[in-house]
Amino acid sequence: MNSWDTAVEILTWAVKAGVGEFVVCGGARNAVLLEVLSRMEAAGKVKVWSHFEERSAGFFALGRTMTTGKPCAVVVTSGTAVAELLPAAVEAFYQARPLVLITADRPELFRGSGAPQAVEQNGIFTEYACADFAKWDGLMPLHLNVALEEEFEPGGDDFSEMETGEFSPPSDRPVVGTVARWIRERSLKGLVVMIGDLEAEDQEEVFHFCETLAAPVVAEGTSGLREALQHLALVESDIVLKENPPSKILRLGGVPSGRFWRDLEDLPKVEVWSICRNGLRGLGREAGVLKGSLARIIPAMGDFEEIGDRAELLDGVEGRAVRMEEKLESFPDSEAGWMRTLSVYASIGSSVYLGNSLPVREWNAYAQWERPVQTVRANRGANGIDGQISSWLGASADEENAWGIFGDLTALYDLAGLKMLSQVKCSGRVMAVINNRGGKIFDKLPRLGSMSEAAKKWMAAETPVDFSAIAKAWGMDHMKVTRADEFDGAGASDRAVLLEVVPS
Ligand SMILES: Cc1ncc(C[n+]2csc(CCOP(=O)(O)OP(=O)(O)O)c2C)c(N)n1
Repeated sequence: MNSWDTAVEILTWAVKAGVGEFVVCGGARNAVLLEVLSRMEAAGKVKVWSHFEERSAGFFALGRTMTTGKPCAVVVTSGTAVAELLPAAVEAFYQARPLVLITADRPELFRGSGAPQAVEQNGIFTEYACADFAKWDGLMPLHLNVALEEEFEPGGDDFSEMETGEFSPPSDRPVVGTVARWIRERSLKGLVVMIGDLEAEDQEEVFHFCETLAAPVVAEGTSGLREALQHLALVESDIVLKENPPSKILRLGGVPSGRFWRDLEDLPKVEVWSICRNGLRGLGREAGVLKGSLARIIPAMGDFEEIGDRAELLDGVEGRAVRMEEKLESFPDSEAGWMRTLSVYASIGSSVYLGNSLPVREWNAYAQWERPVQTVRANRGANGIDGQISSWLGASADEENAWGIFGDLTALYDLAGLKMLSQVKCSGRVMAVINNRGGKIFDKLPRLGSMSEAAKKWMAAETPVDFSAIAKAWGMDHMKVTRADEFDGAGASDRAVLLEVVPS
């Protein structure tokens, strides 16, 4: 088959399978794919986003899947361009997202030849992507390797009648009842519910489930239920749970970011069960897990009764909460104080994206409680600091007043991602960068104290840059702030704002 026909076949198939959006990066080898896509877009059948940096493009596509729930494809040329997609594939794997990787390749006879741009693509994503469409369940990346000749002759295809398909998410396996049975067969005394990232469609079921059980809850910001479940929430949960380990933990959704989840490795007596999309237990130690969508599993578990033994764990919550508020008021310019201030403004926006490292943890601990914030996104699959701006822009592309909060190194990591500002909504968009001079999360490591000054410096990797120049380079407004009492919002502009926060 000539390259044009191959490209038409593969892209027609992808569209039929429900891929409606493509993020493309140019190259000679995949030029034919781009030409076919341009005609499909002209026929109104697909949406195409244009990028140049494949690593960022992969994360942007991942961001699209987070919001649409549908597959998004990233289309790249052969050679190292393919390898640039690995980080996004890893993240998509752990988030169980339908990221489709369409990579151009040289014809088969080039395999193992060392010819220019003929890297070995077979299995390049290892278990992080499925290479066989017939076996793809939509809950992980799919890799389509397309062997193409560089030269192509465009055909006269008319795509106006092309059939587009709806992606149907995989139907859940029947709930065999493991978790339901576990809950039913045991006294739930001493149960604590930990809630990580939730899909929007899961939030209501999880909320009612928690309300009914009335067990103590640790709800991450990314659950979208942190504020709504505040009446059941443990304050300073990492400390409280460590001092008073519960006998059972039920985790719903993504892996929690808090310290206590890691502490569970050393608490074998605490029974742990998870219900989550990727079916991974999220701990090295033994723990039960049920894979599937919470929106379907929870109703299938039947009715539950209130546990009603919240008292000991929730004892002292109020005192802790009051002391926390006093601290935040006394230190408004600290990083914690700034997170509170930013959260007040961000909660009025349409969505919040939290960079890995301190922002996601500080939001959980210090963000405001008054206004429920349902759309809080993060890449908690593999917790990378890479691709964060791209995932944010992809996920919030259609949203006005979208907020993203990132560490300074995290922001520097993905500057190429800002390319997409010209293709997404920018009105009221705020990219807050907490410029605390490098990786400050490591200050919290107990073992840092015993490390040499040189090693500590390498850990922090302080990288002074002029963020105003970065903002200018990408057509953003720049605002630098140090004092919370002088801040009254990032302004309402049609241009995105880079809000540089320098905490004391
Ligand atoms: C791709 C990747 N490389 C390295 C790490 C390890 N890491 C975790 S946090 C961090 C520092 C992040 O610094 P910054 O973005 O400034 O945030 P802060 O720690 O100050 O909140 C690093 C290097 C990682 N998570 N992902």
